[in-house]
Amino acid sequence: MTKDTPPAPIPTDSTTQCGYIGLVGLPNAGKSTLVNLLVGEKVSIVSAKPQTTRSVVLGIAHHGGMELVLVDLPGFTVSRKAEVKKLRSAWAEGIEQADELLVLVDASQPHQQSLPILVTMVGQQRRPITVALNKIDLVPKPQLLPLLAEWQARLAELGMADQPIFLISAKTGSGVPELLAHWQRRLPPSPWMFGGEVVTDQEAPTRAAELTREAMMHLLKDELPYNVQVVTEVFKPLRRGRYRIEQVIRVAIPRHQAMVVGHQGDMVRRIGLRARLGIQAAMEMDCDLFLRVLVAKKGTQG
Ligand SMILES: Nc1nc2c(ncn2[C@@H]2O[C@H](COP(=O)(O)OP(=O)(O)OP(=O)(O)O)[C@@H](O)[C@H]2O)c(=O)[nH]1
Ligand SMILES: [Mg+2]
Repeated sequence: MTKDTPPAPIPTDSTTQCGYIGLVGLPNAGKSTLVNLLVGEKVSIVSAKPQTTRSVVLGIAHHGGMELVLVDLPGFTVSRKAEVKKLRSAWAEGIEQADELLVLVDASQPHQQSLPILVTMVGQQRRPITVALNKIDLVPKPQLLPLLAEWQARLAELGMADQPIFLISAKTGSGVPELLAHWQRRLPPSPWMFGGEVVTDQEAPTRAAELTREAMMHLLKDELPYNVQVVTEVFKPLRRGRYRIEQVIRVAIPRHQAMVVGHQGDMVRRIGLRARLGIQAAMEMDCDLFLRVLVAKKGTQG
């Protein structure tokens, strides 16, 4: 929440439901897009590049009397590279929080190599599982039936033949009401954990830093150094609800600094403009945004 509104009362009668749903899938499956759609606000950044989500983000969605605490996880990866070590620990931490799991599959790329490993991992979690085939807006209808049959067989192998499989598009919203109705049938009565006004667990400065990272991912595309970090150092209210935000973009080596700054500062200006508009839209606030690009000292980057 960015506004100083008092929290709405949390209903506690038996008509309410609440559940922590962990979103698991390969990188780029559309997990964060679905979280944002269900929450109705952008709480988790999205990009066309894989491994956009780096740490666990909670998106809190309310539909009728139901509160869904959506645990948005980094995409599952089997890579042993040092840089994805943190992603793997975030993944495990997020899974731990979830009462049940939603396995999200990119139906437009249904045969990625690490998918069977993901399915095995998910099967070991001993939690209720729902499967949703996403991005159906990109897939011709005749191709969906065999895919559905393939997933039914996979679930049967895990002893979960009775679990439903949903066909959805997190982009258009198609199939999403059916998914919500499924959770409505399934989640136990429970008081809500958050108020009706809360949309994420992230503090506003963290959210703003993420939105700057999203702008960088968009503008730098494949040139974006993997281990770039954005930190909000100042997040100060000014007059009339306006904020002053100062952020540091930390890169590992001078070559990356030059890339992010661009010719005569052209790139960092574009990043700043896009990030400011992104922050204003997602967080519903006006802001002045100041960016600095620094080369991190050895050992200060995680
Ligand atoms: N056409 C279409 N594109 C989608 C859909 N869902 C997501 N996308 C796009 O897929 C890309 C990846 O989406 P993300 O939500 O960032 O995917 P993610 O699973 O969170 O990815 P990681 O955080 O990297 O694991 C973005 O370009 C989205 O716009 C969908 O239903 N249809
Ligand atoms: Mg994501």
